[in-house]
Amino acid sequence: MSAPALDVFLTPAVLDEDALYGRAVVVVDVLRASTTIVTALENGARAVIPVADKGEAGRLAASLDADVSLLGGERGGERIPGYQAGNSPLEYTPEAVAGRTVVLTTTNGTAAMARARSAADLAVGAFTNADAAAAFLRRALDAGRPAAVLCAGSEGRVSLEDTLCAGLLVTRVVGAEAAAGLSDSVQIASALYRGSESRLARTIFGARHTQRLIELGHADDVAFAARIDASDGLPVFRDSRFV
Ligand code: 3SL
Repeated sequence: MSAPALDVFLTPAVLDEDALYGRAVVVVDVLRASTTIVTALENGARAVIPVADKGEAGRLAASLDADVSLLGGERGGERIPGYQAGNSPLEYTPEAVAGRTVVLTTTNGTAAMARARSAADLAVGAFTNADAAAAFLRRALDAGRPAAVLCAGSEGRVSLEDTLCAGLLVTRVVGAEAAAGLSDSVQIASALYRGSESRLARTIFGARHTQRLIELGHADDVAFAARIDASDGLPVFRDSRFV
């Protein structure tokens, strides 16, 4: 069976080697890496370099001019000791990031981005830039190129918030009826989103990762990340960085 023109990968764990090859891909890690990247670029960061490994992130940041770089990231949801910022989008204010290159390493989000390097075109999607991310996917399909949403999930498992966001994107791109003719993962995401649309914030607040972030004192990040179409920015991957 040939690969569907539009697909959803609910976690990077299901990717085989060439699953994303030649596709336009939107990576989604709503809580919080993709929301943070959208926010940092919207607030004037020159670029965001996603790095999976924290040692590599530290070395890369050290090789950049300290005046124009910012090292950010988390492990276990907490800022990595010695880093200038964590992974809260609210930390990436214009004052903190304007004109700077952010080196960002996170548990699942930047790891998923690293897994997506074989994509023909790569962008970052979140609830906050859903319209721009959906337009990116639609442009690829209109040009006859396959497209996909890759959910970062959580440590190899499916996450509710990323699946909801994937569902929003695919439903906007092809509509509910056409989604029903695509892969099971497109249908799962689309049905989940449509079934939750009227109480989306409540559903996101029920997610396991949300609960963890609330315990860590980051409830504001969840509310910030749940704002659909708050930004029209679209981080795209060029020369090893999102711009
Ligand atoms: O796993 C990730 O990439 C993070 O976005 C998780 S956290 O929200 O910062 O805990």
